[in-house]
Amino acid sequence: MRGKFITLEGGEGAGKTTLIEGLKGALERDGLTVVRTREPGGTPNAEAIRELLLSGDVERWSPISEALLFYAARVDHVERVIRPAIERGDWVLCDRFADSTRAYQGAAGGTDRARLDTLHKFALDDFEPDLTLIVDIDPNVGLERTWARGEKETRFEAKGSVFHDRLRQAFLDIAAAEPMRCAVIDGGAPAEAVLDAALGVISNRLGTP
Ligand code: Z5A
Repeated sequence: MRGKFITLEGGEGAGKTTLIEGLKGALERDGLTVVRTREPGGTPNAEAIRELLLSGDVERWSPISEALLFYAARVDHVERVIRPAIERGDWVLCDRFADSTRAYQGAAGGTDRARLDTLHKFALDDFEPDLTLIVDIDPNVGLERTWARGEKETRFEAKGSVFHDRLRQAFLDIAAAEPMRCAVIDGGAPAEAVLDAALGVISNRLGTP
């Protein structure tokens, strides 16, 4: 039986990585084989592209160059990891996917959505997640969480507050436009409540064996 493909999306520090860890444990306890992965990344080639995308000056790449690099990494990731796992019957949990390109390079970065849709179709045809959890958070709270870790800021974290406000709205707009695929989760709640909410959505939308 075909597995399921679930993506987690949202702004910086929303809690996607924390949530994925909790989901993986819970779904494995239900007897599923779970593949946890991330974008950009998930294969050696895509991790090499990740390094190009996240480091360097804020203006290093234009949004359209970024989109092309994200899709080069994404095709490698889908072909080598995501699609084979789903075909084996595994469930794939992926930290970010195509909605991040639509939000970061598209709505917040200024690249026309129609061009991104053409790029998606060219690269992956109609391949989309079975379910997308959009973890919503006030960008100020999310960025404070990431700064508290004391790690070096990425090119995307360094973009200004107007960019991060647009980004939040972009993810909410994607959820409103595709309610069958997407669900919004309150990332400002305590981590256990975020996990419970996400498991509730997964059970309602996809069921578990
Ligand atoms: N990008 C793009 O532009 N276009 C694309 O197509 C794709 C990506 C695929 C990837 O960076 C960057 O690439 C990303 C967008 C861009 N922008 N940036 N930067 P990344 O993968 O390194 O960054 P991220 O996805 O934003 O991850 P993050 O900053 O680590 O955030 P997170 O995974 O959502 O959060 P977290 O690590 O789970 O939690 C952050 C901190 O908050 C941590 O200390 C937790 O312990 C804490 N936390 C988590 N949940 C809670 C709750 N519920 N309450 C309190 N504290 C919490």
